[in-house]
Amino acid sequence: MSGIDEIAKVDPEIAQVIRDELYRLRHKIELIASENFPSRAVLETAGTVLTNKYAEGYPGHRWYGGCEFVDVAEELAVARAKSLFEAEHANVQPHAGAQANTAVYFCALQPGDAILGMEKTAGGHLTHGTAANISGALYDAHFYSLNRETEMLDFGEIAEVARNCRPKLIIAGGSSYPRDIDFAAFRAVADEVGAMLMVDMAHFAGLVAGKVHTDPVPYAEFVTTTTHKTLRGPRGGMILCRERFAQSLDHAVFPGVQGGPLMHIIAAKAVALKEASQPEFAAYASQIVKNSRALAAALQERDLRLVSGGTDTHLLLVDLRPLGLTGDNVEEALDAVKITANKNNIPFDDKPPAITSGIRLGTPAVTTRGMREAEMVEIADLIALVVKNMGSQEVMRRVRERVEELLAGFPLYPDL
Ligand code: DSN
Repeated sequence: MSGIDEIAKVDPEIAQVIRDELYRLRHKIELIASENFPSRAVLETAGTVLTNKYAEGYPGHRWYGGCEFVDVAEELAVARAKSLFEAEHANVQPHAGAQANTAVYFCALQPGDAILGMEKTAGGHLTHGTAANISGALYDAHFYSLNRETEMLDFGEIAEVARNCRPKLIIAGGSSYPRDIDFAAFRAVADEVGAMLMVDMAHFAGLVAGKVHTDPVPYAEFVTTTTHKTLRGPRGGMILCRERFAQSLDHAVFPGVQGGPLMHIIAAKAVALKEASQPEFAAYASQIVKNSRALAAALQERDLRLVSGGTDTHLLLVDLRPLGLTGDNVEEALDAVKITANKNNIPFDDKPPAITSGIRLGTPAVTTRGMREAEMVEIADLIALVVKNMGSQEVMRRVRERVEELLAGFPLYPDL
């Protein structure tokens, strides 16, 4: 009997939710840049008895008995994280990227200290100083943006903002910046103003592991990440830092911002980190970027404008203004033809986050399904047809058929 059948005996409604979600994943093209499909080994590990265990503290120093086996899981995850990213210290307990970032702030800052992050509409993240987030409520948040012409990071401007606000911590990285990041340049700015540097590599951690993105670890005191995006692990967070912060960082995670760690997820992180250290993963990361570049080129050939003129990473951002469209409408239209993406602000956007002038596309999940450059050209063609024929039922019907044909060649979790 399958796991879902077991669930159905107790709770048929939730079993149906799981079946419906699996059907949705199999029958739609997943282009949300922050999502992926972890391996069966990762999924199975996340669904084990390890979820039962309380293990507040760290391996060898727990507040509960019976931790001898979960200790092994956490030690493996930490050792693999350190080895994969050549980091001096790793903490694998953060439940998500937000908790990882918050723990670094709690470790490195005092309330009221100045921080400097990327503006959200430029591609920064909610947890990098937004007023609605604890990072904006507790700290004196300042922001850098992008160069208006190139729509890329401008280190002249970043240095100027840093000289004015004298941050204690500079934050690099974000959630919709499609270009590689010059971490040496960020380090130089941080050194000039006496700041520490935190890199949030949540989006591109898998690309760093696969050595197709500049590695932030040599340049930053702290590197935070999620484990479920390009890294293709379970949903969760992780922090790498210099040895001199190891003790205070661990204390900031627990008891600072979290209680009991999720031991089933930590074990699944260990499995994912082992997978990410294999040569096949480097090939996968490289294919993500090749696919992203192929998708970008094919969209541009079909006259769609991309923010910054392209991509170096797993994601790209389409500017919908030349088409007179908004992100919310395009997200809906793509969903209707079984393509899942998300509306996203673009740099200097005049539309609110619930509407937006952009759509963000990413290739980690379709690359996991085995798609390559030829399929990216087909997907670009389908997207272009939708955005140029908004409201045409006939076009939508034809695109839906082509989506089904495409997906039929790339089965997902066939034995689930
Ligand atoms: N929500 C994630 C994303 O979609 O980029 C970031 O936290």
